[in-house]
Amino acid sequence: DIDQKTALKLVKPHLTNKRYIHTVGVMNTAVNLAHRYEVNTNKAKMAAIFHDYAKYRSVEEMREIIQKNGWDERFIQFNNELLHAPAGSYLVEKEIGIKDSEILSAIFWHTTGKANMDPLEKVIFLADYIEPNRNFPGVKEVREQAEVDLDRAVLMALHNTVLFLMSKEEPVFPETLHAYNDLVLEIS
Ligand code: DGI
Ligand code: FE
Ligand code: FE
Ligand code: FE
Repeated sequence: DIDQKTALKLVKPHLTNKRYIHTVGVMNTAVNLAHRYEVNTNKAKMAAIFHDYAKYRSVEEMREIIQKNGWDERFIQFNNELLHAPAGSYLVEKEIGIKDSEILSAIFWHTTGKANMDPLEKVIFLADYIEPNRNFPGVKEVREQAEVDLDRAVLMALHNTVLFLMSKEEPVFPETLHAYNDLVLEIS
């Protein structure tokens, strides 16, 4: 197992300074959420530290990774912003040696979300959205909800993201809509 200090040293050269600060914010937020919602804190920490590992890889490299793994080709069709999540899960396993399937899945789905997310996946998805350096409209309300109800907070983040994409007439990845529907049906 990798300790926090080693993990941060391993990820740092792959990120810009701003992205590294974001990553530390996601780490601290994910650990807090993990404590609150009874998720393995070490898994939350590792998934958070490496969640944006592939953020600065070339689109070409990330597309190839998705194709050679036989993953959903729609990741390639929708928005290049989506590629670093699945590509990151692959590269973190290959280059860092993390084998834990729950950590890798939390990285894989951290951008789009998906239906039936497990608690670790929800914690990473939400921590990425609410970490202290984020200033999206509405993030304060999501932060408040995150202190009391994990599912409702994830739903609010999905809701805001879908509205944001639609306001720019951008496509919404099907799994993002599935995640939204899944939580709406579960909560009501
Ligand atoms: O990598 P980060 O900037 O920390 O955050 P992220 O991995 O959550 O990427 C978020 C970006 O992805 C955000 O600007 C919205 C964009 N995006 C584009 N299409 C979709 C999408 N996000 C979701 N959830 N679903 C989409 O279809
Ligand atoms: Fe990301
Ligand atoms: Fe996100
Ligand atoms: Fe991120």
